Amino acid sequence: QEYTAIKIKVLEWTEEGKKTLEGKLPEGAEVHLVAATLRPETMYGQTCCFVGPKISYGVYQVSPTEFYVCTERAARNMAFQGIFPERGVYKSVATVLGSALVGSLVYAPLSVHTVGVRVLPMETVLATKGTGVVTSVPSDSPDDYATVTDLAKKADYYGIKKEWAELEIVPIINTPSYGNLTAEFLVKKLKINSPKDAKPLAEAKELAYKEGFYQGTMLIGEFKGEKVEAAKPKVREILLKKKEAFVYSEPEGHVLSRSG
Ligand code: ZZB
Repeated sequence: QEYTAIKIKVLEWTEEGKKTLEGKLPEGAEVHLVAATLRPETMYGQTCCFVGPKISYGVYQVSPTEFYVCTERAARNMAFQGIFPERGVYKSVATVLGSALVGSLVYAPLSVHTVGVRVLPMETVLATKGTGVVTSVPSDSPDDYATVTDLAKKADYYGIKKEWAELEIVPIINTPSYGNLTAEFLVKKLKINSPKDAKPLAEAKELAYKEGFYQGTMLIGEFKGEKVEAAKPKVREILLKKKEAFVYSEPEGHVLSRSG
C-alpha cells in the first residue's frame, strides 16, 4: 500500500505535551504529526487531526531541526525508505501518548482552515496501519464524519472543546450519486449512529472511495472543475514538491485489506 504521508506541523502544544517534551528538543525544533492518506485530493477539507488516545507515539528526528510524530512501527518502515538520515535507524527522542496530544493546534497543509486545526481523539485508529495518525476530512470520509459528529455531541466526555470538532465542513468533491458532502450523505443513508458502527462504516467507505474516484469532480483548489481521477496525482505532486508530504509505503503482509 502506497500512502501520501502528510506533514502536519505542530503550532501549539498542550500543557501535557509541553511537559513530556521538555528539554528533549533543540531550540527552534519543528515537529510534524505524520498522517497517512490515500486521498491527497481531499486535503483542502481537513478539519482536525486524529490520534488514538491510547496509542503510544514516538518523536523521531529527521534532520537537525525536524521531527516526525508517528508509531514506532511506522518509523521502522520509514527508516528503510530513505526518510530518515541513516538507513535502519529510528530512535525516538521522546514517547508521547495520543491523549497528551489531544488539543494541540496544528497546521494542516492545503486545508481551508488556514489558522490551524486541533488534534482530536479517534478511538478506532489502528496502531497497526499507516502512521497511527489520521487526518480528518469529514466531507468525504464517513469514518471522519461519524467521529467528529460524536466528538461534538460528547465533547465533555472526551475532554475537548466542542468547537474544536465543529469547524466548517466545506464541500471538496461533487458526485452524481451523493452530492457534494459524500460522507454526510452516506452516514445518513446507511443510518450510522456511531463511529463504532464498523460494518456499515466499512460499506460507506467503499462506496465513497468508488464514487469519489470514478465520478467525482473537484469543487475547490488549483484543479477545480477537473475529475478527481485527474486531479488526485496533481494535488499529490504539489504537496510533495512543497515538502508538505512524502511517500510512505506499507510493506505487504502488514496491510489490513480495505474490504476486510
Ligand atoms: C484522509 C481521507 C479522506 C481518507 C477521505 C479517506 C477518505 P484504507 O482505505 O483502509 O486503506 N487511515 C489511515 N491510517 C489509519 C489508521 N491507522 N487507522 C484508521 N484509519 C486510518 O485506509 C486509508 C484511509 O484510512 C486513509 O485515508 C485515512 O483516512 C484512514 F475522504 O485520509 B484517509 C472514503 C474514504 N475517504
